[in-house]
Amino acid sequence: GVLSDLSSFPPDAASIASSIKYHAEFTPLFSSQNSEPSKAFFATAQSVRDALITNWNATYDFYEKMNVKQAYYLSMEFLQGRALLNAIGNLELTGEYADALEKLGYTLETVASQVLKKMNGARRCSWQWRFGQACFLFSGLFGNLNYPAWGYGLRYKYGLFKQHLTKDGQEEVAENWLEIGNPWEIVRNDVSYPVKFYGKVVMSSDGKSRWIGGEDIMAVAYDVPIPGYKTKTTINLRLWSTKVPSDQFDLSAFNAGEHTKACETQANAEKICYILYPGDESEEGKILRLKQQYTLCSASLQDIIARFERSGGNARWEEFPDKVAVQMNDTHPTLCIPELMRILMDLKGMSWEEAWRITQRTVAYTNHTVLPEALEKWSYELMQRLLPRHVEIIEMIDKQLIEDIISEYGTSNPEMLEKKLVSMRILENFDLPASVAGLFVKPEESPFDKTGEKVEATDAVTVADKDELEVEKKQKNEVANKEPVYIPPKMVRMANLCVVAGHTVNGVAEIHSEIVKNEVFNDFFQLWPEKFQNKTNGVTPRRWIHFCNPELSAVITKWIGSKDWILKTEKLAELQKFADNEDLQIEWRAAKESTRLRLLPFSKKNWVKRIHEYKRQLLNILGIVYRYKKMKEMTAVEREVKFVPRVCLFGGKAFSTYVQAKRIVKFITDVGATINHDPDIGDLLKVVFVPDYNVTVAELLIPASELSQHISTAGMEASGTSNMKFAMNGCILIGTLDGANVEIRQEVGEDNFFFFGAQAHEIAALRKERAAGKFVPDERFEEVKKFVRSGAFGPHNYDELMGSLEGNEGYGRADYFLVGKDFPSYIECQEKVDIAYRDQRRWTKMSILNAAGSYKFSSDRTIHEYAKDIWNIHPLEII
Ligand code: DL6
Repeated sequence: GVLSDLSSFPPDAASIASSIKYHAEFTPLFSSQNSEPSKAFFATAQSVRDALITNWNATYDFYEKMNVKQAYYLSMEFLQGRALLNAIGNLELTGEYADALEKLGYTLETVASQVLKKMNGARRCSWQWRFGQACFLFSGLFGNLNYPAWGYGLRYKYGLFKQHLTKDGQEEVAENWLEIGNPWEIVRNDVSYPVKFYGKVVMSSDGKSRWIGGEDIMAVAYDVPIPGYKTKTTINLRLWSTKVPSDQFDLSAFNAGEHTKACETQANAEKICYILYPGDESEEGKILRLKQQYTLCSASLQDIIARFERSGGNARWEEFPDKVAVQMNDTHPTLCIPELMRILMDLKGMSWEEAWRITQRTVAYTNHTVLPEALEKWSYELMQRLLPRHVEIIEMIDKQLIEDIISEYGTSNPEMLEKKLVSMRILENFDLPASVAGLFVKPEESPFDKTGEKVEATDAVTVADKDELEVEKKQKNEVANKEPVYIPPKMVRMANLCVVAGHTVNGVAEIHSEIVKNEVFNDFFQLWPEKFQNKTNGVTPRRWIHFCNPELSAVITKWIGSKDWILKTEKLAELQKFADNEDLQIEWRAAKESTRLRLLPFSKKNWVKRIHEYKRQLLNILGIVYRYKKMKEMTAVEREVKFVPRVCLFGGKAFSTYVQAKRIVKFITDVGATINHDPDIGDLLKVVFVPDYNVTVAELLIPASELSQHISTAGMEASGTSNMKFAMNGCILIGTLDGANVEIRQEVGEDNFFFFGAQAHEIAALRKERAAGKFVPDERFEEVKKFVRSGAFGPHNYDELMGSLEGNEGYGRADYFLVGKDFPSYIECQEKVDIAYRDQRRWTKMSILNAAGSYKFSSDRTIHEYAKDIWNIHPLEII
């Protein structure tokens, strides 16, 4: 008989084969008659899912029985990558699945690679990856270490976008990753919660606030089981989808023929989960983003609280933080704070003090960026309309904060006190409370003079600032005809709320955590130094060496003498002692070489990561342009002697409204089109833009790379995680001393990292110098810009792009990211790279020492640190 029974674990090849056949036979989408590998993929994935569900049920049954503290990781984005091979690998069933599929006439590789192939005509099956990087942390990592945890996010219908490259540059196309079904998700119609927007707050007879009226939607859970490696522990990623409550469908309108009207409420609810990061320039866009954030927070907290209550928790609320740790991944889940307060006070009857104590002991905040645009601020007025009760609570927290600041600093130095209040308050541009307002007698300063012109421009006009400026302008115009009084817009600063309410605030690399303490949140650090921690990011060596680079993994295992390094990553250090060994070097080079073969399907295409000015893809491409120009000035023989051949790959998406980033994409593709077809250059230099860069592409590209560029303006990249992935795969880094680069260089050794450029502590002075017109550019920088402008890459003169490096009129900030400053040291460093590469023994040694020194960047270390220092959770292996 054909049965899908994987209940005895681990299953053998025969029972796996019968399970795959079962799904091919009985899951309507697939039929055993249809032998396309894509169908086999789905049947195989369903079979793997059965095995995961068995372990997943066992995991949470056990946690419930043991009543242990669990960590809840809330994030707007999760990266999933190639789930099939990862799951089979984690279950240690790779051999069994390969045998089973062979019995059925397939190979595991063909079946697994189906997700890369085009399906449904021109579209690709792409639910398996989600854009975003902030959530490096989740993918099965807790499970690997047997930590009791949950992930919570949203189930987006569409991804950010699919990136097409046209002659005009990047084009965005909707990415429908659910179109062909997602075999990993399990809809849970039994797990759903109401989520409210708008309405009003009333006081009920018991003196409690009640939020009533407004618009209700339902959040329905979709569960994705995430297996750990070599353990039964399989944890849950719960993603919320939104719909209208069934009783709200307007049946009479529908029957009266007003179909569109009847469907409107439905569409309104569903659009919340349409896409990740919807454009938020418009008011509608802002409302949608806030609705997304609140849905995530409200549904997740209701779910967490229901679980706590099921375990008998409602009799002992004070124990809530001993059972629940909520991690806010960036500021997107900040609304957890007022939502938890609201539930505890308004629904569970707690006092403010009790609720605040519980909330503070429960939530913690990870900061992933120092870019001001990512430190979210929401319009107070808009938030008050959408979430009136939450705004009342935020006002109370702000009031309490003011009292704390006054009690800490006293009133003897009003100037200092005022500065503290202005920088730390959650509510921005609000009058000070009457109790202290009298202290500050000087008239309020406005950035506008009487004519309404801005007196002083900020040095970095960010997206958030731009938003604010728009609101400011509008308000300014509104009052212009009445009286010349400027009213700054009232905003809610989400990051400040996180820092005030969170028991812990962490950055994601040592240098970044220092910037968080000493610059971004310095006033808070002075008040509460004990809250601040560093948790350097990590990546999983299972996915990023073992699964995606089996060739190198085999060499490592052979030389270390066991597979232990896969779980005990510190063992990678044992490679250090063999770094000069010729046999290892030969095997190492052969393994690296073989990974390059996997890139062949991509190399025919014109093939850069998230495109952002601070990441300085522009510096990279200008370096290539300079190299090209020098090559052209030489004879063929001179060229061969001076330069080693290079294929330069770029990958990354420019956010659709980020004009400068899109210009950079276009420039890179234009440069590639010229260089790649220049017969003088041949194979000495190629420039390829990989469209639609994602985890799956990264898994192919990273193992095959020799040199990887992490060249952000120092102080601007919080950490980076791809730098870690590259180093683990024996790829050598060229980089600034920024984010995790600093620690990577320390670990792999200064000789094995190509460092260049200005350092973080120098940046502010350099920018000042630049703005004062005192910067004298290196002649090689002038030369390269002139070359670009001369039309060497087509009819364009790239005026906006080159102008941005010079501070042309119309572009405001003169080379804010200091490309010109770092250009000479960058190209000099690239010359050192060429010299090192020519000596293959030296290069291979550097490569081995990079892999050997990268063990610190295993996410196991990161998770252990979060578990111990922030969440206070403990590993628990299922028995
Ligand atoms: O912490 C993960 C990752 C860091 O490695 C990157 O350096 C940082 O840019 C990224 N930050 C974000 C911020 N998103 N928002 N908003 O993705 O986080």
